[in-house]
Amino acid sequence: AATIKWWQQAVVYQVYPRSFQDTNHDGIGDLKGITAHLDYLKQLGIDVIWLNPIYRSPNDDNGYDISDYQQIAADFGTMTDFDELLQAAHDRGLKIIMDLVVNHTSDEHPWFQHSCQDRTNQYRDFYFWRSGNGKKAPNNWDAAFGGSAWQYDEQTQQYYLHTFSTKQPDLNWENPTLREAVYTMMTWWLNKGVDGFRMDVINQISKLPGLPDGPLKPHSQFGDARVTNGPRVHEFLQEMNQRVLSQFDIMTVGETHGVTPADALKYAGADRHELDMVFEFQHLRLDNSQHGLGKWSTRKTPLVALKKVISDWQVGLEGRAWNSLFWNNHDTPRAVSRFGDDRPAYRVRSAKMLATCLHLLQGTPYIYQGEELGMTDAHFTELASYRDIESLNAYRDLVTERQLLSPADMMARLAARSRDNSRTPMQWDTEVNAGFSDATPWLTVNPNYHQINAAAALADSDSVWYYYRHLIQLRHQYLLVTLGSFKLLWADDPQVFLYERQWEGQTWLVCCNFTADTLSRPLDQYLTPTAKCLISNYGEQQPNKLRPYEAWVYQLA
Ligand code: ISL
Ligand code: CA
Repeated sequence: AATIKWWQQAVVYQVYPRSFQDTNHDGIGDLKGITAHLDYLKQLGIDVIWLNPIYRSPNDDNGYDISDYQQIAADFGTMTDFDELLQAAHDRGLKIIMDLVVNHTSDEHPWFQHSCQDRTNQYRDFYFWRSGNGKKAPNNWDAAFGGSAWQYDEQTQQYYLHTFSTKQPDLNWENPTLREAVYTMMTWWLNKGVDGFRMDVINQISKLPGLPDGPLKPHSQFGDARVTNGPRVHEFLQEMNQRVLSQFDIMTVGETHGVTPADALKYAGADRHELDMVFEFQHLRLDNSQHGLGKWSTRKTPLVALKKVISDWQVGLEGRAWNSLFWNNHDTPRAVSRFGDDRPAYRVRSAKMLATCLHLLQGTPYIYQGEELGMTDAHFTELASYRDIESLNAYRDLVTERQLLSPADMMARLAARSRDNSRTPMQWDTEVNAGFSDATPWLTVNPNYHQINAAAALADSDSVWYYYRHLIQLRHQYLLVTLGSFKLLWADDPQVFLYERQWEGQTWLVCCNFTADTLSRPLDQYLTPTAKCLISNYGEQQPNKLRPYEAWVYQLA
């Protein structure tokens, strides 16, 4: 019999606590709000909850700037609330994994505050402090949220490195004392009973020695930061695994942007003793700007390229390493708006189609809160609606300061790609603010909550929600979904995603129409009269025809 790890057959549900459920009338979601909805998640059938950061934080980047790793942010509640949440989850057979953000801390973390005191402070070397060249920063690296990756500090007259915002100084993993401190903190959480970690930008923890300049970016005075997949990253992860991870029965997933399948074999290879799986973005980068504006683009993802990337990952990792499967998270637009069609006539159908396509692949699927309802992008029309530091900084940089884009152009790009698109509050019912909060929410609720909400979904057996539940059941029931091999068919078809899974003599065929057109395709060659439909978003298929956003899975005889 095949040996299988529990996290290979699991489905993860991502909770963005700030936007899930407010219980104390401050417009901010909290831990008690998550506990209150555990039965909802259990009913959906998921196995694991991933919580975005809930630690103490000045909140410059919605909690990804941590000032105390072992305290709960006051916005979210108390450690007692957390212990209750963990217990209540475990009582229901649900696991909880925590966000681990150890590439950087907040500038308000005591380590950083100490390190600012003087050049010889014992915490100085926990961070990257460097002298500049006259008035120039130590190198040309850019920060992910705009500007230079170096910030000058008057007190000690040196610069510190921050690859994200100025309030997120990078930790120096070359320092063994820092690594020890991180391992101790991780062990503390695992002893508490948490079931693993999602590791934020974990492939950035080893920087290129000497911190050399990167190649200049188009439209920019800055160069690419040389921070991913550095020379010591695997050594650090193996040390972390040996010292901490291997001591517990947990799941670990590394957020690793900019990795290839070959890199993933190193991070998440079965024989590597590093991480259980990677979480990578190649399939989410295919609609980036072709004019050097990175993610700020309104292009659509070309299906042929998408299929190739997905196929390369499926084939490249099979039997050797493990990947995550996702269409969206708290940093991206909503799946149905980006890859499907969020117009009322097609929203439900295309949300189910996308779910079919993703959940039948090999890997561990992640459902981002609200995806199971087919929630859509925010479609904000005013800059004042946005809260995200990345979006606000990009507007200031591209429109206000450098005048590269007109306000209207940038607003269209934000509407297409801002991280706030997926961060609007969870839509529970038709009460005020979608039942999320009776106070003004920190981020505006999408007005479409009158149609799109959990109560309506649960009352409609044909909803996106029940379709997700069915897909999760298929994964739990059939080993083929977890372990079967993958084969892409019709690689050049620009409208249809067709693939096959095989396991122990059985073959399943997965077919997805990614367009609003009715298509004819020679499907008869596969679908003999004895083929059995396992799930579909229209009912029985019609011979050699695909209706708008039609999706189905057949078990071939
Ligand atoms: O959000 C992105 C682009 O819009 C990504 O490039 C993102 O910066 C990258 O995937 C790292 O994301 C993670 O770390 C960030 C944090 O802001 C994100 O929310 C988090 O998912 C810094 O901690
Ligand atoms: Ca609250």
